[in-house]
Amino acid sequence: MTGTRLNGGASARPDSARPDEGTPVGRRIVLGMLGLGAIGVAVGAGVQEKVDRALSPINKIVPIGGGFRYYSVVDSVDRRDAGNYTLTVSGRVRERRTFTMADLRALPQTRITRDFQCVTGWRVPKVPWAGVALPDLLDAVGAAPAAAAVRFRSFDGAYTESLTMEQARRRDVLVATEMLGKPVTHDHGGPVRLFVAPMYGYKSLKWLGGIEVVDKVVPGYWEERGYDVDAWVGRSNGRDDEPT
Ligand SMILES: Nc1nc2c(c(=O)[nH]1)N[C@H]1C(S)=C(S)[C@@H](COP(=O)(O)O)O[C@H]1N2
Ligand SMILES: [Mo]
Repeated sequence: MTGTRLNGGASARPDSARPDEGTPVGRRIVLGMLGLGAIGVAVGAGVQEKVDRALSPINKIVPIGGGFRYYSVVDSVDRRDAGNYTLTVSGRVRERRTFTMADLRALPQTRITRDFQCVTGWRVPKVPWAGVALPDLLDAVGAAPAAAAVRFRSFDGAYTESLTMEQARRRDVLVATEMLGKPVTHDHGGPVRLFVAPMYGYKSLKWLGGIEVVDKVVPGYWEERGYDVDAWVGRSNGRDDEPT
């Protein structure tokens, strides 16, 4: 089963991919938490909508994960930890390199505190992040200045993202090893995830497994399903209103 099927697949377009339809919510996660995944799929959208409606007041009272919702487009992701994690940076680079956690910690560390905003409307204010600013990592491998884009792959086997080289050179784009004052947990995409501060949450790819310096932007998982590739908060086809 794929996220495509659960989230409307081919019909998803910018105007139809609104929070009430095909959305980066990972409906299966909500259903999975209730242990209703299989039932929801079997009996169709009617029940899923009822479940969602039933859930939303609970979400308002007891924020899941301290304000965050945990999202994944796949059912499960193999755990990697600080001991066995590696990140390969390849493509148009002077030196292809595989970084261990210790290698990442040896690079200059950057800390930023920013709101985290999902395109579906929920927002977590003032989240502290730490890790390696993407431009510092690109410098460490000698990324070709003329290359147009940077592509990210998740070790979940399904999710990808891209940034233009200009976006990737921003100092508020982090290869994050810490979130909320501690190592990034597995459910939040640890041990290493992306944090793209100026853009909606779907750009902040979880379970970062590979980075490739490439010649053009390749639309990512949710972008194939209708969301803007340039996902600036408040300036793309998402919404930036209050959480629902
Ligand atoms: N690999 C992967 N990365 C992902 C997602 C996902 O489903 N899989 N969801 C995205 C979306 S839509 C959001 S809002 C954030 C959610 O991060 P969280 O699960 O830590 O709250 O992760 C983003 N990165
Ligand atoms: Mo999201």
